[in-house]
Amino acid sequence: MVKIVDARVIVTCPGRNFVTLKLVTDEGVSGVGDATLNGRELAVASYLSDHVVPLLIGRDPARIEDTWQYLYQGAYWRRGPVTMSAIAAVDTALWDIKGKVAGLPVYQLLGGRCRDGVTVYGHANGETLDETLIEVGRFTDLGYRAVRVQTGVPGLEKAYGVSPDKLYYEPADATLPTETTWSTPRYLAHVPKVFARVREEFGPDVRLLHDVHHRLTPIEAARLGKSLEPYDLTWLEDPVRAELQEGFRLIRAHTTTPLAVGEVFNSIWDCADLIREQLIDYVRTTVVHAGGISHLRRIFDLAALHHVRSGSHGATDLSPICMAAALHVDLSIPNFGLQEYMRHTPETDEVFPHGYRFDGGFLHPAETPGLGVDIDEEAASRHPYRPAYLPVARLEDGTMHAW
Ligand code: EZ4
Ligand code: CO
Repeated sequence: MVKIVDARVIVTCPGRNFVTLKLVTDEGVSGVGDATLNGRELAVASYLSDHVVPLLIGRDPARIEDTWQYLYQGAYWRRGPVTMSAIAAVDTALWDIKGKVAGLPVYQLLGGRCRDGVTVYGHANGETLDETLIEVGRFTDLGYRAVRVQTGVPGLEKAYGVSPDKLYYEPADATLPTETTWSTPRYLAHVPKVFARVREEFGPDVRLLHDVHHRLTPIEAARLGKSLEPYDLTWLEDPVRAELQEGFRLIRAHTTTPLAVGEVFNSIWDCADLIREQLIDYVRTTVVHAGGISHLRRIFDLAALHHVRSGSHGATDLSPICMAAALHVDLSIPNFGLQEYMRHTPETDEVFPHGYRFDGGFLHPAETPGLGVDIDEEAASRHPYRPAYLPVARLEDGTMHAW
């Protein structure tokens, strides 16, 4: 029997923090998995080094599902972002190894291609309306067919999703959380005007998306969805916090703007009701935060039965390993919707050499065996961990609010 003989947890900060698991077999085959949980990275690194690595040494790398069940059921303490990101890293690395052993790209092991390429969307953002329009144009010029539009709100100093680093937007920007201010009335009054102008300038073909980042109540979200209907959004993302999911019934009753949810979900149980009741249109769970390729497939298969498509999160805090893994899943499922794609910096790309490529609005995974991505451990060691937090938000009177 082939055995796992080495399991390394690599923490590196080529501009932002990433946690990576690398597994090596006694035949010298290696596999990689992303375990990055933005702002809480070291908790997952410890979960892996202290509690998972000792269980992996000596195991058969071919038993992907059995290892998943061993770690999930064996922990007794189920679910949660830390546990599920750790399990995801193991699962992803084992799929990488299986692909390399089989001599096939992972999407072939998942059933083969369902499409020619993976349609991706980029993030356009601007402080002002004029700057936002320029940024949308930058993405359409690069060939993107879908663009997420975030914009500054008059009267608020820092809006979610607006940053001076246009192509490489990075929210975890400080060693202590940056304080930002939020006003729902100012936001609701402004956003429809922005989308009116974007549609006017760019016409009906480009797909437009917008991320509310969990900031509204259901009735406020319903109003926003209604006011955006004329501008034909592909989706309105995270309109409300998704802990209390009954709220989606109220939103649904009022608007035909499609809804996308799930970047903070970590298991099928977080989205099963939303999917079965057809309360959402896109589920945004990812390889890294939702238990790896194996569990993500399970979520997307359930979604396929209920007219829900995939829309995996793909921000810069998900490493190129996660992106590569996502592309293999995206290519092989019948109900793919759209894949988020924020570009990584050249420093990050150097640490994670990869074969996926962007072409005319599509991403294509590498055709090499496995995931087609690796970690350059020497390059990684040149970028030590740096504490970094996501921002927080308060209302204008100082009350804490969802960031
Ligand atoms: O704020 O990934 O849709 N994308 C997002 C992201 C999240 C970050 C948090 O780590 O909402 O930009
Ligand atoms: Co989001």
